[in-house]
Amino acid sequence: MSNSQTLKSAPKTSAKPSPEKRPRSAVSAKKLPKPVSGVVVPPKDPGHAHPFPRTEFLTTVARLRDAPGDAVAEVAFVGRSNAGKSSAINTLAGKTRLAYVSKTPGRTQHLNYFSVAPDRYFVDLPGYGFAKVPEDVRKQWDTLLGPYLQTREQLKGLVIIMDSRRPLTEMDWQMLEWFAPTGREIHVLLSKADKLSRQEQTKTLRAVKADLADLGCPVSVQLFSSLKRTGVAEAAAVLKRWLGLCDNTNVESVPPEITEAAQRMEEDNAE
Ligand SMILES: Nc1nc2c(ncn2[C@@H]2O[C@H](COP(=O)(O)OP(=O)(O)OP(=O)(O)O)[C@@H](O)[C@H]2O)c(=O)[nH]1
Ligand SMILES: [Mg+2]
Repeated sequence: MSNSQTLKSAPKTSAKPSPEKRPRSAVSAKKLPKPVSGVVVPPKDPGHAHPFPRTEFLTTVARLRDAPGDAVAEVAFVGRSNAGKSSAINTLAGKTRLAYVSKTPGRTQHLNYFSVAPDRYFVDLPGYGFAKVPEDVRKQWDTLLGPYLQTREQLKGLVIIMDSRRPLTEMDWQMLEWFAPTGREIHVLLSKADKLSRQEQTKTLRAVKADLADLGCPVSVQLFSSLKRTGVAEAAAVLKRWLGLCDNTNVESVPPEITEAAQRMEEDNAE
């Protein structure tokens, strides 16, 4: 695929050019700011701990060369504006104000990096679908998003968030077809599943899976709700695999003395 073709078929990603609350300037990888923690939300069900509790906001990147140089693996979150990308990141981290959640579509304008573990990142990308002017879209794709998704070696997989009430929009298809040739995995979160009845959820999940069966790249699909915290463990299993982290979602809720006791037991058994 030539570069111009690539960009022609790139999704009409853009963001409303209203001011963001998050810092806007790109920050050099050498001078990364101290990560900022969000507000920790205690899990409702203690057995259902937040899978990425150490997540912290790291930096906002406006130029690809400013992306963290130490990254070993990262996962990007993309989707239509207002689909629930930032909410999903907050939910996975168990924090309320980590990724900026907005009622105004298109507020996330650059690449927002979140550190989830040493040298492992979540990247919140601008939402597509709210372009003010086509030129803005082109510029954003030419300089940042297109190159990021195509060339960032540390990017292990792409999470595409779709509102479960309106999945697979034209722009979702453009994104899927544009990213599939990279050969990297895609995981679709059908967000705001709480807005659907149980029956509608099952029907939507089945239909989207069937539609994506012929995409020709590894793609998985699941229901997700940040409001009800459904689908968190399923999403975490995929993301941890991509990031090379062991899937031990409940590790944070295990008191240290129990972990130490288990460790001692293991050592005893090894002797
Ligand atoms: N009912 C319900 N609402 C949700 C859910 N997730 C997000 N929302 C709402 O949807 C709106 C958009 O959520 P965001 O997380 O800001 O969406 P986004 O995709 O990051 O939006 P942009 O950054 O503007 O592209 C907010 O009003 C959220 O409260 C969910 O699981 N259920
Ligand atoms: Mg957002």
